Amino acid sequence: MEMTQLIALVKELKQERRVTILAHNYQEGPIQEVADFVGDSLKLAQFAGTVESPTILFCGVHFMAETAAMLCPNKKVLVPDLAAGCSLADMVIPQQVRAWKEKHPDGAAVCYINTSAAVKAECDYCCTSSNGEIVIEAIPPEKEILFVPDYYLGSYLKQKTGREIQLWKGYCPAHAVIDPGQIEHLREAHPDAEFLMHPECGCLTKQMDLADQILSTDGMTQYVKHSSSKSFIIATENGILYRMRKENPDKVFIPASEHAGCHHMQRNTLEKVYRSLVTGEFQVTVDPAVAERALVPIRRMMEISRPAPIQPVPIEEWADWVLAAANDFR
Ligand code: CIZ
Repeated sequence: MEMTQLIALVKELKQERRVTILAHNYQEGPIQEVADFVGDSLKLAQFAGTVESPTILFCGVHFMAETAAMLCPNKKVLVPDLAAGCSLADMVIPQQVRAWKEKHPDGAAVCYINTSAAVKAECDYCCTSSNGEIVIEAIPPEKEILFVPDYYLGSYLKQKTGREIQLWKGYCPAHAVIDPGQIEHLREAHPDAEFLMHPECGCLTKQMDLADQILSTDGMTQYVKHSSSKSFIIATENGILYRMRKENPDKVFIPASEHAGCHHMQRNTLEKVYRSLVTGEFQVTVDPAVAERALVPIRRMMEISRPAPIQPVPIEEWADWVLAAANDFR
């Protein structure tokens, strides 16, 4: 079947079965085409809370569907592929958070949204890359902060807020493959392009001081709309390029690496979306006792989050700490 036919079929079926399709910014183009809403994990979680249909088909990765299931206990939350997990989220387990907190009994544990519900249940606050700074700033200043699992986002927040933050050494493999040498080459080849980097990027070397903005995916999609630049080098998972190109047909988007693809996000395909609509599989549920505890940091984050994302930060402001963080990580 042609892709356009499958897109039409999925759109028809989701109406008929009363299913709302949510898609993360990193999902492939055909999935974004059938989605009722495309966004980052925070906006998707906020949107999930407003959905009226009895079923949500969540096209992203497992922790995102868990968040939607916890926020919408009366809805059925489906995913196209149960194996679409998150390598970064898998880098910390609840027992490790508990043990870390025991060593820092007065600390506040902050988890990136890229964590399982079971890890969230051990934490005091949750954050995304678009609201990390305001979440950290909302924590009483005397509190030491334990941040899991992304080392690079944690380093960024440490520099931005000046807070005492202990960092877990997790990382996102899709962002880790972005090679600073390639970025240097791309910057030379496209001198007018702005270079936008996600704070999960692991290529924290001196080349990164060539970057212009450090932004979450939501920040990036907004920034490119309003910038007067006509071309951009994008350092994050490449699925986002589809949305950027669609929303800004007069602008050029160059991936910082052709290899920056998340194999978990890529497990979801339009064929699997269709299959889920037909079969009603695969449902994601969270143990109610875990959900009750995990919702505490999630709700705190949602209360703290302003609707507007954090402002882009010029790279000059944090180039020095980036180098220090890179050395520390090695
Ligand atoms: O919060 C999200 O959706 C992720 C994983 C990244 C981002 O910057 O949006």
